[in-house]
Amino acid sequence: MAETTFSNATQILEPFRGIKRVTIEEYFTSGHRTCQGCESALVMKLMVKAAGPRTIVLGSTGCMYVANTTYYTTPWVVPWMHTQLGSSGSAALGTAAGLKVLMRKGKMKSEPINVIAFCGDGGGADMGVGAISATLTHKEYNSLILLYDNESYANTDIQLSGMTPYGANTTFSPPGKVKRLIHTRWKKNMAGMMAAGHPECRYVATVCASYAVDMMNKVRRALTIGGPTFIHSLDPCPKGWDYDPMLSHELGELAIETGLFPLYEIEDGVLKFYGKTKAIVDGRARKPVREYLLKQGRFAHFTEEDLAHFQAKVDEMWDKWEIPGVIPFKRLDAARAALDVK
Ligand SMILES: Cc1ncc(C[n+]2csc(CCOP(=O)(O)OP(=O)(O)O)c2C)c(N)n1
Ligand code: SF4
Ligand SMILES: [Mg+2]
Repeated sequence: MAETTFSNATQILEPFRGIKRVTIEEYFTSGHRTCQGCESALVMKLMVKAAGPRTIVLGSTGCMYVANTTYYTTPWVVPWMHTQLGSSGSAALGTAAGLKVLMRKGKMKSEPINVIAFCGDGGGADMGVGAISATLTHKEYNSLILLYDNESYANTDIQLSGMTPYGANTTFSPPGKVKRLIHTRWKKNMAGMMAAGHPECRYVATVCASYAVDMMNKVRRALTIGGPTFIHSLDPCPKGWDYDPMLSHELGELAIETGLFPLYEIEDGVLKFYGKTKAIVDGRARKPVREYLLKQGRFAHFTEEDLAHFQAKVDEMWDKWEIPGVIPFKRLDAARAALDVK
């Protein structure tokens, strides 16, 4: 009885209305050893800044574990725990459940504590997708799973993941003389998949740290709304994507402006596009995807034909998908729909 009626209260984290309203306190500070220009480190900093001090962070193996916990140093100011590579979902659920039980038994002060588990694309979108999916079915436990997507298994030297873009050069897909493109699969659609398949999950969003306030506000919304929530962050990675570290912010912007990575949130089944993605949905022209691809060494081997194929796939997301850039079911044209009705 007590178990089911026990409070599921969350912290009420109002959105920051503009950059000047963002709090100055930091909970991810100096002491990490990520590469210069690492966008994922910025994501950690913004994520926990948005969440505030009463937060527990759990992190899967990967760059954001290894580079952030060099022996005897850590940038984390809030309680932090490492979890196994494929276990962000289990860690989030277990921690949320553990806190709830300790509070119910009076062993801890009863208060809403944010639980955030982060994972990389390898740990989250490949290895740990089952555990994340399971967690998103447990509406009685509040947690946020944030997938930081640097599009490779970066920590172990840039191996291909299910989130690596079409044609990219990785240590598992080096372009060769006989075969120019080793990796010819289109990347997974994690946010769309999580949103479409988890009716108990009230909030799914996509973010990019190039749009910091938008990103922090989505973290705050995810934590406030409660239950299990999911955010997918696209993170430029100078080492894996092979570009000058000063371009991280610009590449994040280009991913949005080319339409490759749409910014949106789905709250209680209602979809809202954000920022430049919303402008694109409202008719603004997308930048050519070559502007994004050709700034990165991992696509340096691309021919005009490869660029055209990539562009065509992005065009398809916008012109043919049922919901542009979100859900990849092809729209039925009017004639086909009419036939089906008969
Ligand atoms: C079960 C298991 N297999 C392999 C590894 C080795 N490993 C450590 S980090 C890592 C890469 C993880 O990639 P991702 O989740 O994308 O995070 P990133 O390193 O890119 O930040 C791998 C393969 C491991 N720690 N555990
Ligand atoms: S390899 Fe990429 S994700 Fe890892 S620390 Fe370096 S820039 Fe960051
Ligand atoms: Mg990765």
